[in-house]
Amino acid sequence: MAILSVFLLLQLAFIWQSTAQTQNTCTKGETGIPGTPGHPGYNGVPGRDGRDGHPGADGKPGPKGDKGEMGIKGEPGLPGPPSVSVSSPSDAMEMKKTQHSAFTVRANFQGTPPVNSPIRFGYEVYNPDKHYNPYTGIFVCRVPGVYYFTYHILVSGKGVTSYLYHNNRVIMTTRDTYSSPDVDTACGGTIIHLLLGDTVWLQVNREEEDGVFNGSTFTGFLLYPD
Ligand SMILES: [Ca+2]
Repeated sequence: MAILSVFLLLQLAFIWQSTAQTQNTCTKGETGIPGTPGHPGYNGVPGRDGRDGHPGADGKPGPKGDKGEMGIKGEPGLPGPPSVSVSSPSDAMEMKKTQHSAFTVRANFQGTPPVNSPIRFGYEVYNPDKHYNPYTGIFVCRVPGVYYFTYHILVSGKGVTSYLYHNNRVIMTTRDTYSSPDVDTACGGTIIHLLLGDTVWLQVNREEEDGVFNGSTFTGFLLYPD
């Protein structure tokens, strides 16, 4: 058996050597003709979703919507704070001194007042509290409460449209068409609640409606404090 195995190994070695000699004797062939282009491939499968983009810029405001329906009636509010107690006659005197406000001023300008700014009534008929400022034409509330304002405008030369302002908001408009040659009168008056620092003034906004004449008056006073 051992002799047969050795014989087979020698035969395999001979075959391997013969093959190696055959490969060593091969020569390089000529370059082949280029092949024809292949057919287009099939479409690939769809790719995955991309990442989220950056947020876009704010758009323009849309048109004003329709007026909504009236809401339901709200719940009653909470009780207010207790009123200030007056414990002594001196307290009552002190309150009386601090909680009052009244003025009457009269126009003393030449010609007509500037438009689009408070009319400055420069002559103080009664203005001890100085809550009305004759240099600015503006009343500033120092005692919150309910007030009454009234005005009597002498109209001369042309008509008048005057506006009573409360914190930059018109709360009353008075108009009078001038009848030559007399002096006409335009009047107005209102009750209004003011908070601390609220402002009130009279104003004319158009040159052709600025017939406010010297002698016109503006009055305001506190009816009762908060
Ligand atoms: Ca008139």
